[in-house]
Amino acid sequence: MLKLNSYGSRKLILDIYKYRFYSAAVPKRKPENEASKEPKRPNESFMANIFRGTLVSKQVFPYPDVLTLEQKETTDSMLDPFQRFFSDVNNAARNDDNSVIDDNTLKNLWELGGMGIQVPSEYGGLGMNNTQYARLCQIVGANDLGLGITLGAHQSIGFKGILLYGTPEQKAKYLPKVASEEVYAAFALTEPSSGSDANSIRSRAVKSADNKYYILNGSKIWISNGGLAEVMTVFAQTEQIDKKTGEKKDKVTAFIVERSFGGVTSGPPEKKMGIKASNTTEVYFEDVKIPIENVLGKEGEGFKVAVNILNSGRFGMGATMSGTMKKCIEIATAHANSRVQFGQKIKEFGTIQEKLAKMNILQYATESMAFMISQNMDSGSQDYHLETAISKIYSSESAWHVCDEAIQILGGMGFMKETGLERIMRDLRIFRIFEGTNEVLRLFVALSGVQYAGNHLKELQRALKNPAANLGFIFKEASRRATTTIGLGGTDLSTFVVPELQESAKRTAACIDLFGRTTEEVLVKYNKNIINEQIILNHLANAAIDIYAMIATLSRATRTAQLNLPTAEHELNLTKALSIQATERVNQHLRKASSGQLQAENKLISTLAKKICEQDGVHSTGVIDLH
Ligand code: MYA
Repeated sequence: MLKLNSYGSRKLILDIYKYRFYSAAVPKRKPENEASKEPKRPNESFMANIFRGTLVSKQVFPYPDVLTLEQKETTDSMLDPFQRFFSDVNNAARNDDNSVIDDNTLKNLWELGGMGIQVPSEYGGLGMNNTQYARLCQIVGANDLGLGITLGAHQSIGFKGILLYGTPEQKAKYLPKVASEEVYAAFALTEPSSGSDANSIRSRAVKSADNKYYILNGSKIWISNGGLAEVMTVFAQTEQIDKKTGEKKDKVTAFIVERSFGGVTSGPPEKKMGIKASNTTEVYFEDVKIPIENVLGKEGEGFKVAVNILNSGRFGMGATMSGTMKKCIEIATAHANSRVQFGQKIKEFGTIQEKLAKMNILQYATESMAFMISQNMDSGSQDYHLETAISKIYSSESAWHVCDEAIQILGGMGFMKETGLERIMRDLRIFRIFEGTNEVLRLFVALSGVQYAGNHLKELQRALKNPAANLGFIFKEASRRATTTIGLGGTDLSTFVVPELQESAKRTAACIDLFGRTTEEVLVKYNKNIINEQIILNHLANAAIDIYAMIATLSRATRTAQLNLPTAEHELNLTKALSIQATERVNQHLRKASSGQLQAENKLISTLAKKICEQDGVHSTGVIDLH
């Protein structure tokens, strides 16, 4: 470890003073640890902390393993019946052709307990945790994404709010119905004028004079299970009075709404590109009388309820996508192993090998992330918002790529309906859009991380106002900056991984250090205007996503190797290959995030986009129109 001489320390402290103007950075949100009276709780998110250039390893090393032997046995006992349901009862192609799942199939799924996987057994569910749920999601993802949406919209988000925020009475009343009594649930947030901007919904609920109920009016669109659901988690604006100022303000409140309350109707099923088997409709609310006891969470805190339901459900998509990718890889491999062209099996061609290896790497990283997150959630972690958003982005994009490459490997055959890949591709397209578009989630990851880094620097600024009282903190910070800036010290992952992965660990550590420095550089340069620099934020998010993929695989492969499992060598190789490829991408993104050259490129892009919009389309006919 580098020892600082007194001149070095003084210079670094002066350098740190330059960060004063951070106080203005990233406005809008309250600085952490300052405004709230809640006791300070350290943020344990690995991802949030790398924005500060700090390694917090608790969530990532060693690879978490939370299931007890009994839970493992219960899960194993469910895998078989689940798999059998898909091979013997459900027919994904038929569901897709008919744009509906027949009653008998759904009945079988209910009887299997597949609609109440995470509902505690005292309420009639299977009582599984997130990790167990993720294992079953993989099977669903490998077999039928359309049915997966019926199942996922019901429990990943439909009644998840009751599990997370329900009062004992709400749980007792609704959970038995949605777990085993064939009562479908839905999550009703999106509106015609409010998609990504979830806070701007217009549906409105007005409290009665006697404070006993709310009257809800409004409409929702693209609601999965919208035509089936008898119970819905609905979000609406409600008038709230600020306790301090007495000012009236609209704030979102979450409600449990039953169709039986009256005034709830649904439109016809939407005609969609994919996930056709699932039911998607508009839902209208006309003077729906909601008893006050059906407020979910606190009045006026519905936005938090909504984002937390989504946060807590997103890992399920990662697990589901890992199953889908596995299936695509199996189909592609079967073809590569048997198809002969130019006198050779096509698996012998480097072009095909490159594709298959990349497909497996993406699948491995997706799965490693999903289970790292589910297990952290199961062990009580509260800081998983960035990780689940990353898992959603990575899994939906990887699955799209893997399916596309599987089709490419099969060539003309892949384009034919009978291989099933074209259905999977159509089904997959929506995953990059719903549950938060990947674009919004990238900005969410980057802005949340940058805000966290900015708050840390504000803390430092405060400490520097009274250096004598904060010497320990200041020296620690100065030392960290000195060592990482000159390439000495910095992040060290060597003790966390097996010898075979030392090189990969070094590369990942270097990426983490560069990431922290670049975030800081970007903050210094753009100050509060960073919120307007979406292209730069995207580069930061992309680098963050790849770093998480590297960490999740390093950790998982290490554990596999330590346990000497039969797949160890292959997993180590997947991890090594990922670390080489991801390091290149991370470096490129971070270079782009910090380079001045990018400003000119961004300006050009913005000029182009403005012109395209002004012209309602392309504006380049030029010489082609001359003749
Ligand atoms: S459902 C519809 C999905 N819709 C969305 O996901 C909407 C996306 N939009 C948003 O999330 C928010 O509006 C964004 C923020 C992020 C854009 N976690 O001022 P703010 C806090 C925790 O930044 P906004 C569907 O598609 C923030 O810190 N906290 O807010 C169904 C701040 O707190 P404070 C968060 O600019 C598909 C406050 O909120 C988060 O308005 C069916 C305000 O923040 C967060 N994420 O917007 C799928 N975000 O005031 C079926 C914000 O304290 C399921 N905050 O500083 C399929 C499942 C898979 C299959 C499984 C089956 C097998």
